[in-house]
Order: sequence, then structure tokens, then C-alpha cells
Amino acid sequence: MSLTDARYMAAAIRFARRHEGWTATNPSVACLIVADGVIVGMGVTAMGGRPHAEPLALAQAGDLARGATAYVTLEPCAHHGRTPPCAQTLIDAGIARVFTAVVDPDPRVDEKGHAILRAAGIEVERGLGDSKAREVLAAYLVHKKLGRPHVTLKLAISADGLIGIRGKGQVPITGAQARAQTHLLRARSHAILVGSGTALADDPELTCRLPGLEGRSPVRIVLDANMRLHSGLKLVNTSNEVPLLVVGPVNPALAKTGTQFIACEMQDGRIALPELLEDLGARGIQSVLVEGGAQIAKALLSENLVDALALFTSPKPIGAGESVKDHIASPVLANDLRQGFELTGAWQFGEDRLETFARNA
Ligand code: AOF
Ligand code: ZN
Repeated sequence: MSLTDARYMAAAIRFARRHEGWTATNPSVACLIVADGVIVGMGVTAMGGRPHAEPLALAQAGDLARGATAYVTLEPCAHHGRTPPCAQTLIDAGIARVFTAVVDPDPRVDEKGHAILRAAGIEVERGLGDSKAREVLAAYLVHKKLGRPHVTLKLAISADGLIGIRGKGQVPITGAQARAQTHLLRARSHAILVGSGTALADDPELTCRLPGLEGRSPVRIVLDANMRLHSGLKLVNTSNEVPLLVVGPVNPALAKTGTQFIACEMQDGRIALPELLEDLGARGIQSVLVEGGAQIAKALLSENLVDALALFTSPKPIGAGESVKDHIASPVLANDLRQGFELTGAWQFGEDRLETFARNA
């Protein structure tokens, strides 16, 4: 495999990001077909999960697929769904070489896709761009392997290491561009999770309000073991437009507004998070964006349930003039990687910096 192969695979991985979060319960996979140094076909798993990437790319390539090379971010499937297996479709189109990044852990595939290709005399190279491809496939892979959603902890941290001031509600920490990016993270997640403390103190909506993506707001989940939520909250008032799922006892006043409830198991007086995540996984929720507060963040971190971090750091301090006992310190800081996370990306949004981390495997 050459540097050029690595670059085509990198392009395929970037293309796969296009539908990330929007193909459930399928992963967003991309396929590039290259003939004589020219990309002749590009496909990404369609919204909703079908068609798969390979037939879309092959349809673009047409006859040019004969003798060409395919770069696929996930092993082509080996099972008959509504369409024949993608491995077979690649063979039928006359593809000569296939590069794949990640083995598909789906028991219907799991190296069978590779085996079908090899049996037809196709040259197969696995593992090209594996770690980058895994970032795009993270939610699918965690859900398949562990049966629970992939958990991203998102925090907006001030220059003095705080995520809020007790009793002050929503203290603006990051600017408009960073907020827009948060809305995109929401739109790409299957659920947003907060504690009732955050729901009450901040009265947030937790929807995606980016133009054109309003319809992509995922279910909002609030941990409310002590029935503290009330019908004056924006979360409750918008529950007809965007689903609200409360983890805790059924509150009849809220149930009337269309709020849904799931029972929770308790552990030492708190909602048992591993069991909750398992329940969410069983509902097909593959990814959760955790948006507060400090208590839930700490609990998830200490139970090793955080798979990725999205840390927005602002250049502005917020603690000056406030009593130190009201400072809510961030449970993690971007310049402190002792928790076993590695940097996966860094961006600047206006004055704010976003750094993303993935838990070391
Ligand atoms: C591919 N290319 O683009 C994707 C694949 O329900 P089905 O029949 O669509 O199959 C779902 C499975 O297909 C999913 O669990 C995963 O194994 C694979 N996803 N495979 O060849 C694709 N998205
Ligand atoms: Zn397929």
C-alpha cells in the first residue's frame, strides 16, 4: 500500500463524516472507487442507513469500476438485506483491489465480507486508516461491542477552569461560533443527557437550532430521580416538538404534556449509570452527548463511561468577583490528560478553542 492509497482512504473517511449520526442503526460508511488515478465514484451510506455506500459509489463509476480499486471505511457487508451483500456487488462490478479500514463487528459480517472478496480473487488490504475511521464509526462500534451508547462529555470551560457559578443559571462561557458547533454536535448525536440540577438551574432547550437542521434535534434525556422537574421548564414545554425522556418516577403533570419516562435502578442513592446506558442502548440509542452538570460528568468519568471529550475552552475567566465556594470547577481540563484520553482534534471557533479526545483503547 502506498502513500496515495492512504490519501484516498483519508478522503473516504472525511466523506463518511457527512452522514455521521444520521444513518442509525447503520454506521455512516464511505466508499471511493479509483480508476487510473481518478476518483470515478463516491458513495456514503444514505440517511436512514440504506442504500449502503458501495452500490452508490459503483453506480457513479459505471463501467469504469472494472479493474478499479475500492477504498471502503468499513468491511463490505456479507449478508443479504434488502439488497445483495456489498462484497458481492463489488465483485460483480469487476473491482480488482479493495482497501478497508475497519473490520465490521456485526456477526453477520465479521471478516466474511473480506473472505467473499478474497475467494473471488480480489486483492484485499485491511486496516488502512484504521484509527481515523474508528472515530467516525465510534458510536456504532461501542454500541455493537458493549450494548450501550457511545458517551461524549461536552464541557464549556472558562479560562479559570470553571464550568459555571452556583446560583447564576446559564453563565455565558463560549461565544456564538462555539455554540453553533455545539448545536452541530447535538444534531449528530442520538440523545442529549443532563441532570435535573442543570435542567432547573439553566432552563435549557437542548435542541439543535442551526438553520436547516432544526429537525435533527435528538431526544433529550434528564436524570430526575427525585421528581424535581416541573411544567414551567422549556424542556417540558417543547416536549411535543422534540421528545423528552425523563429517567425517574412518573410525574403525572409532566406525563400529560407528552414527556416520556423510563424507570431507573438506583445505586447508593443515585441513578445507576451503567444500567441506564444499557437501557438506552437497548432502545437503539448509539450515542449520547452529555451536557451537564458537574456531578454527572464526574460520575461518568469515575465509572469509566466517557468515551470521548469535547472541551470548549474560552479565553475569558468567569470566577472573578464571585465567592470561591460558588465556583463550579470543571472535572477535566484540556491541558490535563491524566484521565487516559488522547487528543483527536483541535479547532478554533471565534475566541474559543475546541479540543476533542478519545479514551485510550
Ligand atoms: C456496508 N456498507 O454503507 C454500511 C454497512 O440492515 P442492513 O441490511 O442495512 O445492514 C446493516 C448492517 O450493514 C450494519 O450492522 C453493518 O454491519 C453494515 N453496514 N455495510 O457494506 C455500508 N452502512
Ligand atoms: Zn453493504
